Amino acid sequence: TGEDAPLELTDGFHLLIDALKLNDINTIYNVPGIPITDLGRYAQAQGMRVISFRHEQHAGYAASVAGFLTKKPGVCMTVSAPGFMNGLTALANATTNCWPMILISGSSEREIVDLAQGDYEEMDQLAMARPFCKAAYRLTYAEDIGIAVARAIRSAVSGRPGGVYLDIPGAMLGQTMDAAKGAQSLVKVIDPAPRQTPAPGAIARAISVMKEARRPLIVIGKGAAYDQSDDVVRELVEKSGYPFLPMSMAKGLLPDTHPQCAAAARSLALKDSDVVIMLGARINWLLSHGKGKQWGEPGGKKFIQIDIDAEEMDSNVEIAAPLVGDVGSCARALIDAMENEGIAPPEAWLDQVHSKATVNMEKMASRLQNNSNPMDYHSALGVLKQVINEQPDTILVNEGANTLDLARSIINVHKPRHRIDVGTWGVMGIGMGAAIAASIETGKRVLAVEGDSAFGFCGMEVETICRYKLPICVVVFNNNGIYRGDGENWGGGDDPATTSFVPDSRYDMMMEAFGGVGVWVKTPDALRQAVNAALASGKPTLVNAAIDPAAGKESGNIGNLNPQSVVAQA
Ligand code: OXT
Ligand code: ADP
Ligand code: MG
Repeated sequence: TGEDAPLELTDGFHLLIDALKLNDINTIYNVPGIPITDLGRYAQAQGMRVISFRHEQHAGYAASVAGFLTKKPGVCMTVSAPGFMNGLTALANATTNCWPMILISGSSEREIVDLAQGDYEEMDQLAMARPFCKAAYRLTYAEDIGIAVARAIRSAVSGRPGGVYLDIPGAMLGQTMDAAKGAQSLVKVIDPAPRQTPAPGAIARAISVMKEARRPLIVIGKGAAYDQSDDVVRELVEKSGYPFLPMSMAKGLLPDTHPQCAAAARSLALKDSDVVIMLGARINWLLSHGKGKQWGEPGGKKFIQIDIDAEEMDSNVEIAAPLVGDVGSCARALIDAMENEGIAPPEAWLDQVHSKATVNMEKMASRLQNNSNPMDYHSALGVLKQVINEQPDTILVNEGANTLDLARSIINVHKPRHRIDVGTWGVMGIGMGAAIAASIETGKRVLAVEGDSAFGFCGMEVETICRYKLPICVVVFNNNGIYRGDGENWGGGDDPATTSFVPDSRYDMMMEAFGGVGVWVKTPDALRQAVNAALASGKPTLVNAAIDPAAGKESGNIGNLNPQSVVAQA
């Protein structure tokens, strides 16, 4: 009737934004276009941080890294079919790395897609997404937004974290509903990732394995870094006195300079240990599946494994004492149960690990000093090691092959979650997305150390870095190619080798093209100066560091994974 107050309306756009904000999700990594352009604009208008990328893959990598750093799902938003597929690689990568992420993609009209009538960017995205994520949901009605977002958040962060897909048909965004009812329909997710404590019997079993240990080892993985129970992990390591081996993204959870760190005695620690506690690390390819020469005598090991996912147990080898739960709760329960159990630090074994590490470190140190021109990996990384030692608050992003493997062992990390790299899949192209997310989520300086090939997968995002004026220093290790820059064309023709790039490419000029600082350096001193200036000024900077094309190895440290032809004669 005419006496009624006019109905206040809300719509799908605003309900989606309100639902995210209600759950403390305040950042969206996206690439705009039909049908989500206005969604991004409204989100920005409603006070969300909306970071627009040049390609969805990098927006997706950024969202996944945001998930790793914050324990909240990082949100990536894309358009339909092609944009959605560009984001899918990142969604799959998030799931593979066990990082929480939500990919929100606009989609075309259901009734046209389902009858395959050729809609604009037609694709059955929901079905496509399913194999690449933990859960996939589609929203048909605006009134379901609250529940859908809640389900997406809980799926992404509970249990083993991973990627979630949320399908947003364009038409749904425009649906209206009464604003008050809309507000009531939103859901605040309570305790999205409940702590999980292991049963006392499981702890007692682990303690009895620890009591037998003569040469114990703790392997710390990025699941432990993700858990953010940094103090409890440190307490477990220090109370037990066991040496620890950090997987690459767990570096810094305890500083690499810690006296119990076995990183520089990796082979010895894996081969000669008798009891290994896995702390949020899978026994996958990165650990030779727990088998083979690297692990010493067959059957000579007992594993205690702490993991949030029960199905991870026995995936590759028998686990003598599975502890299913979150790292913090399991480690806490172990520490408490260790009291009065006579678990003493294994002094002789610790000494053995420590002396081997010292020898390896001394060998390494001598290689870091040379002032060769062109630089090799060691001389360039020696400089970056020093920079991070002096400015340990800087977040290190790292990808490439030699650039990755050598930086991992040379550059010490001093703080938890201050190293982000290629992860479980060894993906090239995570660098710029990871650097942008690290900067946005933490406000810290970021140093991205990139192979020239790795950088090529994501280089256009330097424009994004310049646009948002992020304090990111990208160092491109320019050795003119993939692995080594002096590859030959095995056919002997005029085409360049398959692994070669244009020599002496001016990546520095790419950064200058967008108003950032570009520097071309050929010596360790010039590299030091350029990186220090970048970190001091906070200006987007790309340092193009010339590296001897002959310095690297095929596939870095993992050349053994290349299949060999026994018949081909090149
Ligand atoms: O104990 P021992 O004696 O064994 O010694 C060990 C340590 O104890 C010691 N160490 C130390 N010594 C002294 N001091 C210190 N501080 C210290 N720390 C350690 O050093 C050794 C080695 O230690 P480490 O490194 O810990 O141990 P190791 O044996 O290497 O560990 C094994 C692994 C498996 C855990 C480790 O190697 C690892 O984590 N590896 C990850 C490898 C990885 O993921 N690589 C990336 C993929 S490679 C390839 O696939 C590439 N592609 C193909 C491609 C990809 N990936 N993605 C996409 C989307 N498309 C295509 C491409 C295109 S790489 C690539 C580009 C490469 O070219 P770039 O130009 O980018 O890079 P450059 O090579 O630089 O040219
Ligand atoms: P890395 O590559 O560092 O060895 P992985 O990614 O292989 O580490 O392993 C991480 C493991 O951590 C996964 O098996 C995952 O289920 C587990 N995980 C993730 N979050 C937690 C958590 N909060 N508590 C315990 N385990 C976790
Ligand atoms: Mg290279």
